[in-house]
Amino acid sequence: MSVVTIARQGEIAIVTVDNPPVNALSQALRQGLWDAVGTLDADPQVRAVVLICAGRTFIAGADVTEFGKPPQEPHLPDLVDRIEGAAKPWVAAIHGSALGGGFEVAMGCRFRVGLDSASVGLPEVSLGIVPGASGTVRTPRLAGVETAVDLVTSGKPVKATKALTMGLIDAVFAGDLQANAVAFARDALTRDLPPPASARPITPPDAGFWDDHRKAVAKAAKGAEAPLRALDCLRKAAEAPFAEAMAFERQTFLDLRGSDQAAALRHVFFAERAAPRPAHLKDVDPLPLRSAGVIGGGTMGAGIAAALRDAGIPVTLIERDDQALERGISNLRAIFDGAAKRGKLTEAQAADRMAGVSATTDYAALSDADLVIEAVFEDIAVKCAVFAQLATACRADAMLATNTSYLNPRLIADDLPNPHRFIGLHFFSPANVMRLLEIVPVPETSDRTLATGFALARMLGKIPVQSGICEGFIGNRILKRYRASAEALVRQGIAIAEIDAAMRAYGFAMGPFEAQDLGGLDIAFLQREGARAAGQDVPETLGDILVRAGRKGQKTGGGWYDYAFGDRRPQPSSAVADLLAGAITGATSMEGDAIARHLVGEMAAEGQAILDEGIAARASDIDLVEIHGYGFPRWRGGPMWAVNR
Ligand code: 3H9
Repeated sequence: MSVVTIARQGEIAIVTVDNPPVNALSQALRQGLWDAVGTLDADPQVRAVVLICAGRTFIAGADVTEFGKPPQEPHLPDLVDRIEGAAKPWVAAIHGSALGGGFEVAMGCRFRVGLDSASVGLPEVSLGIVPGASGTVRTPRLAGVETAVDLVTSGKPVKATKALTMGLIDAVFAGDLQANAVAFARDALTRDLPPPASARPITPPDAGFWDDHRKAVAKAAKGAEAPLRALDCLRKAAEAPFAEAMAFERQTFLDLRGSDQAAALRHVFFAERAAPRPAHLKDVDPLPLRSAGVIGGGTMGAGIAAALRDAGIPVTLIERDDQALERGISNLRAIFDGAAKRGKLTEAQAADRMAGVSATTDYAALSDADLVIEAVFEDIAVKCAVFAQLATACRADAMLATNTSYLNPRLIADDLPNPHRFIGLHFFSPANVMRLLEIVPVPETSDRTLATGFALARMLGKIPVQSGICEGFIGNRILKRYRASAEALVRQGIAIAEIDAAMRAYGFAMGPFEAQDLGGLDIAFLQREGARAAGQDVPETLGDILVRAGRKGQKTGGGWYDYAFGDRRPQPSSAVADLLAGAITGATSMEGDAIARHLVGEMAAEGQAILDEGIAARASDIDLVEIHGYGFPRWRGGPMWAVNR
């Protein structure tokens, strides 16, 4: 069946695109639209054209799977020009998302209308490229330079209702898109047509605009190249004639399309779509999740409860006594109040989030919960006691999950009746913000429970990665190797600050030592001490030396660095140099780039061991864990991608 079909309603033609799953602009679709312009231009009965899409969305952009291959005609910029130059006005009727090339096609149309639920945007920079079919040239002509800069350099889509106020869309409807778009087209024919986007003037911004935005974009990009190149294109669009700006954009697009960053970002794009859908669960229906319980209202428990509330799921919060319950409620309230202060939630939404939380010390309140997530202290006896209570308080089919980050979930579930409904769900702090969710089935976990874990991730907007059972699962196991390898460099004589600087230059927000100072050195120390007490042979780390000297990180005024009171900037510490002097045996020097390559290589080596042991299913899953849980720069593709290229 053709991906483009034409129907007629009197003088209005309806061009329908049907190219599942997301109507991406494959060569066949570009050709189909190209031919449709010719057919309709030649049809004397037709006076206007409505372009609409079948399926879940309007055209979601260029076909990313074609990016590794030579471009094929008709090229998208030519198609957009052809639609704009058509003898009859085209009206793009948008539902779902009009993204990238999809929105560029819409901007070639004389009008854009959409459902109020739709969104539009130019996400190309998130794929390491710039819009390549006039996004940087037509957008500022429709919405002004400043709006175009925000839209293109952030890559973030906007809702149709907002796009209307920006001048990107001409009308927004609540119901029947096709009928409304046809009525809009008929009405438009009774009036003078507005000029096409390419013919609209651009008002150049004030002096200083480009320098200011360059600084801001560079800061937000954290090493990614595309946002800055997109800014160059927008500047060209504001300062040069249309055709010259188009040629500049096209050349920039083609340069970046073959870049390492674009290849890495495409890898992440497809990894993010593969991880949530394990093939063997394709036909397994998840359990319904209408209500949830969270045990423990500390930082982690409150974050998990907030994530559940953000997804609209009512939550019962359980704590061991009234005092702990009070603390849990105030932790949760602080999350929503903070979101309201930052403008992420309205006051009413924040109040609604809290209204959906009931808090109690009585496990009987969980008698009808579909899901309960335990987030109490990392102590096997405490956790087992919680599950013993859950076993009697909850429905026999309720899904029960532990948020342990280090303990073996199998030991926690040991005495649980119906262990097929038990699973590990490892959230990352802050749990309502961080996108990673490690899903850890025990051997008894049923496929239905596992499928429900993945469905929960989808509901919470998280990236799920399945992990087998090992100490630290995927993420914390690699973290341990990373930290140990960084300590080994310090022992060889490389300065702590040089290692942190090298990892920042690589693209991390923080180096391994600064990050430990922020989070606190004592948690990992206590784990090592626990293992030592249990008779395991855990060698003394440099971190242990610091914690024993009272240096637990920023909270104690010092860890790997010193901190002046009220100042979070790390200062190299002579006290640390003295404490570690006996452990530093070498005087090695290493370039920053070599330090980063070495440490990323260590992460990837641990990742390879994790793969070989079957703990992770795919190398790309490991990359997602590092990117979404540990701040690995997205544009580097993750450690497995970076090392194996
Ligand atoms: C661009 O347009 C460049 C132009 O400026 C210039 C050109 C000259 N191509 O996300 P989902 C697949 S750059 C190919 O789970 P949802 C995806 O892999 C592009 N395939 O759906 C998955 O396949 P599978 C700018 C694509 O409903 C399936 O579709 N556009 C593409 O949750 C479902 O995907 C973007 O960056 C694609 N462009 O979300 C938009 N997009 O089922 C990227 C998706 O085999 N797409 N697939 O695993 C999205 O943001 C989301 O897909 C969307 C729907 C919001 C549209």
